[in-house]
Amino acid sequence: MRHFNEHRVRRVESLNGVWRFIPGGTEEPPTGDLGEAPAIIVPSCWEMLPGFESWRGRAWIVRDVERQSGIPSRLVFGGVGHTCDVYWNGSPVGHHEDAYTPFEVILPPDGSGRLAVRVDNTFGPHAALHYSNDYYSYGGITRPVVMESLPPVFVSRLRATPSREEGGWVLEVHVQLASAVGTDPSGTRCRIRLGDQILTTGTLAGADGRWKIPVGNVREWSPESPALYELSVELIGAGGEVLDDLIDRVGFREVRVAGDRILLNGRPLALRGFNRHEDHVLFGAAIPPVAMANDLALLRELGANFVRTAHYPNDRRFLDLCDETGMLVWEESHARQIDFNHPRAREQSLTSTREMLDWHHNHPSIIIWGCLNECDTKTPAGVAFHEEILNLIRETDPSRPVTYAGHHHSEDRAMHLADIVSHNMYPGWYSGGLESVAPHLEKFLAYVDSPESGAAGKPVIISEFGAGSIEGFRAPPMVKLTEDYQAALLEEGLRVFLNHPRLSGLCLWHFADCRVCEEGNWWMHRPRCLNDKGVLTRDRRRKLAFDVVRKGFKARQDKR
Ligand code: ADA
Repeated sequence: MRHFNEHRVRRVESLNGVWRFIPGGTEEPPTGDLGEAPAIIVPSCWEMLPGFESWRGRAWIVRDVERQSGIPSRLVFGGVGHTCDVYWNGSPVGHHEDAYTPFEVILPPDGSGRLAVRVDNTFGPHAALHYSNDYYSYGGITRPVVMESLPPVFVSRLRATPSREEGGWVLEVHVQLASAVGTDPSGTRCRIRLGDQILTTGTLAGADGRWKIPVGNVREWSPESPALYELSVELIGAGGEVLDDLIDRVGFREVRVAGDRILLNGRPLALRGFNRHEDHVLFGAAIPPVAMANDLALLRELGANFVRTAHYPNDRRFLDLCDETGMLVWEESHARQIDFNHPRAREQSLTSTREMLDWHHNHPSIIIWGCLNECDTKTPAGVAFHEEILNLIRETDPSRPVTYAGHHHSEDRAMHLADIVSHNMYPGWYSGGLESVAPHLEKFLAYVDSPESGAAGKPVIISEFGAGSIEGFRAPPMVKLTEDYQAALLEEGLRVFLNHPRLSGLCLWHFADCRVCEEGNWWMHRPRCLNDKGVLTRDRRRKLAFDVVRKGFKARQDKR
């Protein structure tokens, strides 16, 4: 589930491996012998199964589980695409909507049994965030699953927020306890450690414990030196024994906006990087750690210091890798041009945002929270929706700046709500040629710094800019979709954006070609049903543009 063990005391076992795949999604879960039901690996996408390459439907994914009776369990699913109901021994025990956030399910202390997950990747009135879109909604249990054996009272959440004060770094720690058997957690004794150092011990009055603890001089977390510390909370029994524990990692860094700059540990950032979908030619959305590590190595090779998890929260193992390697992250809750009039849009956007903040808070690599990519910023209702989501983020986590990637240019009426103005623009691609890039940017910046925008003087990030190319399609003639035109337009974009004094960052669209939905008319705009604006192909082979970007990013990297 993570790149480190979250528990030394709590018993945890992986449920990854061979499950059974039963397409059809009947109302009741399969019982009895699973017979010839085909095997499916968890985590994986069912699109990897022959015959299901483009299957949109509902299916049971099932396995039997050995458990000790008398002990309740907590299942944690890293992500299921995209809606699911979880059954234990034929009874419903969990439901989750949206593919990109973890969720937990408690199992009663009744020993071994059958775990059945009805997974649904269809589109319709039940899903506002997953619809026929410019990325693919895969089906399956696409991220890892673990099963934990629970003591009567267990640590449910551990949130840590570092801040820099006069005397050094201070760590705000929030511990939440829970019980699956109705035990009152008040009176539980907690011990908080940072590495080997005991920071504090205390007895909780209720289910929550909050501390603000000076930690003195610690090594800062930065892209150049991503120092991580293990933070653990232990529940201590009457005899001093450790009853339960939860471990996470923290990085001491502070990110804030000052004037038109984004500061990391007091130093202005020059962000340069890519938007990256969780998509791979072999694995779909269920990218294994070795392929994640390969993507990060390629981002480094490109000279990137920044990645935007367009357009949804990512697998925690990828975020762990970013923490370990110092890759700065803009993570966003799930949205791409969602219809605010969809009956489930508000609720599912709020839930995706809450769950992202809840599960991903401690990652030091996440320096910006984003939301609502290219949604309605023109109408009062759309602006109100942005205000609700941006305020939810700010109130839940005041330690990071918030933004949204807009695309309505001077018709955008929500910029005053964000800490950072972020904009997707494609001059030279959807309109104009290479010569249109600089004037398009200047026109946009003039609006941002006009009294009309309400965002004058705020930091600005170009959150998307790019061009498509079909690999192997070469000039002459120098026409769009050739690798040559993509390289030329990106070269012009880097020349204009990377050194512009008014910009804090550039995030190119897109790292690697990615699959898009076949429904609707995406095929008409996306040759081979791929969003082909990657500087890499879907199987990570380099296009002409790769070296152009690497040269431009490395030149910027060397220019402090
Ligand atoms: C938009 C959108 C991206 C992608 C891009 C494109 O900016 O945010 O998801 O669709 O356009 O390729 O045109």
